[in-house]
Amino acid sequence: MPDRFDLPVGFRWGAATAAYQIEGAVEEDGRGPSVWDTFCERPGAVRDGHSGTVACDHYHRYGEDIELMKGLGLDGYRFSVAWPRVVPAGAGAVNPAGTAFYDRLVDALLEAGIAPLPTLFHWDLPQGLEDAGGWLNRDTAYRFADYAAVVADRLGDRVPAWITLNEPFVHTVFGYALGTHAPGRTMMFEALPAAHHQLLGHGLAATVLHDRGLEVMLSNNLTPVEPATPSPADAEAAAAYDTLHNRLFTDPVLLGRYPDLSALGVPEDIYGAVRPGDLDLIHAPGLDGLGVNYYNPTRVAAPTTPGLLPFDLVDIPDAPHTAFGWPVVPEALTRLLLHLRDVYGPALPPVTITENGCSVTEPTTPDQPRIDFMASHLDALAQAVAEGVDVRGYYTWSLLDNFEWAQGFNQRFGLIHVDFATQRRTPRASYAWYRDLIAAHKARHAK
Ligand code: IFM
Repeated sequence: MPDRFDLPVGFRWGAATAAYQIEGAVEEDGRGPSVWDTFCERPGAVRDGHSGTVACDHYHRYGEDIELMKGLGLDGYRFSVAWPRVVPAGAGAVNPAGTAFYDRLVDALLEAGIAPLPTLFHWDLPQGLEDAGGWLNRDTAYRFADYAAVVADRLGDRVPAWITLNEPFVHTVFGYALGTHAPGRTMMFEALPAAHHQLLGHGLAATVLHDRGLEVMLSNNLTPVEPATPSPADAEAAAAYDTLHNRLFTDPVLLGRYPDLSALGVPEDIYGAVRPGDLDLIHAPGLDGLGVNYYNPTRVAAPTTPGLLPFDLVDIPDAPHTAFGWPVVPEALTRLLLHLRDVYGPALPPVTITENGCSVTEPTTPDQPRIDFMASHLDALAQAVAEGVDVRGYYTWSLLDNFEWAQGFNQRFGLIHVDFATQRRTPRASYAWYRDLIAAHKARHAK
């Protein structure tokens, strides 16, 4: 395959997953319950009543999965550590069988020549902490830092770089504002203290990791926001949505301040959650890299029903759509990366694309939509790099078909097909395509 993506030497090729989406084994070896175990039991919460109880059974099959990663020639593998596996109640006693699993996983990855990139929190909060208020309770941020210390002390000798949180926007909005994800609360804007406490947890955990000489990233799901028309009302609505989705989660970490939240009708202290000194705790540790999860841009119009939300989200009908119904607009990734550079300037650390991919309707032979999706997004990424954005790596979402949250197993994002009845893994054409792409990139730089 020709190496058409002009990406720098040392650019890291990876694939990503998350614990609850692949591990299964939810009741094994002392793992405690998480909010997702509870949510999946709620009638109607997850499509077809699916749950992550078995998922891809990766807990038992990680060896086979690492062989498949090796076959791809991956430089890095992004996975998440299940907090309830390591600290079953969320606070207090550590489960030695839980830390031992991640020990084995890390050792097997290193043995295969693949750099582990763990995320500490990918939405599976221990149920015990949820019972005490979850991320609405400030104390959860401190318990997160304690858990970060446990994991870092165990794995930090072999794992130099860490991601604290995955997509605090999605967790806050779907989990606490709209209730379509665990823990299923419907608080609308009053959910935002959960965002602040996650960011506080990030800052406290970042200090823990830095104190141990480890690098820290934070992965956000970022979306370029575009007004539906050039009208001032649509522009205002787009700015409000950009504040909620992007800037609320990036400004405090990179700039040490929250954006103006007045367009959302949210008080400056986020309903009393922001205490003096918090923004320093969030910002001062600094970030060694920003993880960008990119799927699609968002088109926004002025609200048709005044008084509810300050924006309406509208479709992008001129774009093709994935099986999930998400618009496919690769050039918006270039725009997003250039925008980050322009808005944050020297405050922007090196970027890694920590997720990008699409779900494709079965049957996926010959899997062309996924290949086209990846190729066009890598072109868009290479364009941003050519224009000067420092992007260090690309982790495709996802290595395997897996439990896609409220959609259950109905959205297939994997380079590898998983038959959930037999657990048989079958690499798709996109797997071979990505393998050849990685090999071509390495061959070019070896010359
Ligand atoms: O599956 C999710 C992942 O857990 C977080 N980012 C988006 C993916 C696709 O929806």
